[in-house]
Amino acid sequence: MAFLQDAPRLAHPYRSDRLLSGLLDRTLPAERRAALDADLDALGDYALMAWRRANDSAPRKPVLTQWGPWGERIDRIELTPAWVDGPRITTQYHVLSSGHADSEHARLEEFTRVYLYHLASEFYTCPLAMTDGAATALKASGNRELIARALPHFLSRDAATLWLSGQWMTENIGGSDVSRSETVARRDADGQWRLYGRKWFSSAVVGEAALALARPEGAAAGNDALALFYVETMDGGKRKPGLVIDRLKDKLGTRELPTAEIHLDGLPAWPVGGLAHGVRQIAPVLNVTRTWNAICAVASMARALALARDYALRRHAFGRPLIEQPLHAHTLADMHAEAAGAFALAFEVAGLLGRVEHGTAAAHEAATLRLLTPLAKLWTGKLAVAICSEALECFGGAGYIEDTGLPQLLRDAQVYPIWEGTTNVLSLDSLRALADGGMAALRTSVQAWSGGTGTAHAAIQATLERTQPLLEQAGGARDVLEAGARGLAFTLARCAAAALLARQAEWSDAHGDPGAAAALQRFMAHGLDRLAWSDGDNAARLLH
Ligand code: MFK
Repeated sequence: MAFLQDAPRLAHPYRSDRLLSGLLDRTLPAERRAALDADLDALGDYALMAWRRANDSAPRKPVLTQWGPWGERIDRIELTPAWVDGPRITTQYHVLSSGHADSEHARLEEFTRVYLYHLASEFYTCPLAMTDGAATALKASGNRELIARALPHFLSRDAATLWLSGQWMTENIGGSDVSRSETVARRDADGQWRLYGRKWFSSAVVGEAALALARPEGAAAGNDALALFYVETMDGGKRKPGLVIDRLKDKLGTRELPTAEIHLDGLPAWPVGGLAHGVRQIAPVLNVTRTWNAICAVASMARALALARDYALRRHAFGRPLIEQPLHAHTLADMHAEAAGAFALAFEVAGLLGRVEHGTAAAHEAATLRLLTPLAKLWTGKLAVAICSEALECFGGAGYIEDTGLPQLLRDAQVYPIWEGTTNVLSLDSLRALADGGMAALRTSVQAWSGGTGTAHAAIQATLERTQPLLEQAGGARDVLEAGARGLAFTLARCAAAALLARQAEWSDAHGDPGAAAALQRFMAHGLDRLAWSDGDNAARLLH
């Protein structure tokens, strides 16, 4: 009988996840923990079904049909099966609505659902993230009319009434620099605002609404003069003629997600707040979607690790299973320790968001949240790519073969560092937060998490001290500070993650799980300091 390699099997994503159960057991009151269980179990079942379905069928992409048979413009998009399931799964298991429940635990409970649903959803979580961000930004705006109109749909628990919202910011000219946006808002004869322009990346084009940045006609240049508008895209069952889908993007990954280039040709729009300071008003969207990005990145890491670990039990080489090969086991353990740190940081952001929104956070925690949001997003994004890449290598040649389903993990992970601001844009955003009391707040938080004693605590404190000389550049050499911002961001993210791992390790030890302490020990051994040498003259000599 010819040899046949056993394929990796996916364990139940909820019931087999020790990091997740450790977090929930530590943080949630018993009755909330119990109430959450059924939804998480069902989302884990759905994830298992989706994994099997994806492996049993050829990959599919959404298809855009722009013209009808008799020449009419229709812009119809045919979606993949997971996207067709999206509204039902989202509403049945309260994936989005739970985040807006009246509890300080709401965000944590929401993001555990997101974590389990994400890969099974085939990135339907992307428009969900933006819808969550839109709901949050509308609440912050205090615009009662729009809140009353849109929130019942955005947070619906009924698939028939759920609306998705896009976030239309990026343009060809500006990219990350949205201050250069060319979309114009013009008032028609009836006083109705209408938008005209071209948006270059629209990831929720199938949605029913969007928040869009546009420059009111005649307003000055720059980002202060941009305004934030709310739009609706559908007229009954038909897309409004003011929204034209130019094409779907052909992407490296997230291929099930219909990302489009669109034209706005007089689409009716309503200002969310005043007719300026749109970037400030859209910032709540950015911070919420960056949190989704971090949680989804750790979900990809968890999937890659679960498969790589299972395979290491099934695959024999050089006389024993891979898991018993010392170097392979060491490699897997290194990946696990890093992923545990990323998990701890991403979910701390989720928990903090809930507490800050419900007014139960301590004074320093709002500033900690503002800083940790870009740090978690940028660090988990990069780490997801590294871990998915390493995980593919754990399968040898099979990891490079499309119909194993493994390469998709890496292709999809590459989106995390890019979406919602690149690593460098997010590093610069963390400088905004540091300039606004972020460092003092982080120090207070880290002290509380690590318990203020022990070897981890001492190493974290020493590393934080080493960031001071760079931070003190803030008053003078801004270029030096910016050039070092990425190294600084990674260092602060690692310090925060180490302190959070220390907190979890103490709890887990007392509850009979030695895994968290092992993760802390290994994470610390990888070092915390990623401060980079930032000699601008050297860079100029190399690059010119
Ligand atoms: C499944 C995973 C889920 C994820 C789904 C994602 C879907 C993906 C689709 C996309 O990727 S959408 C596009 C992503 N694009 C970006 O994220 C934009 C990247 N660029 C930035 O983030 C820039 O930093 C930004 C445009 C926000 C600002 O650049 P500027 O022009 O230098 O702004 P400035 O003057 O520093 O800030 C303007 C105001 O906003 C300031 O407030 P004030 O007016 O009160 O002074 C800032 O403090 C405030 N601000 C900026 N970022 C903020 C913020 N406030 C709070 N939080 C922030 N993050």
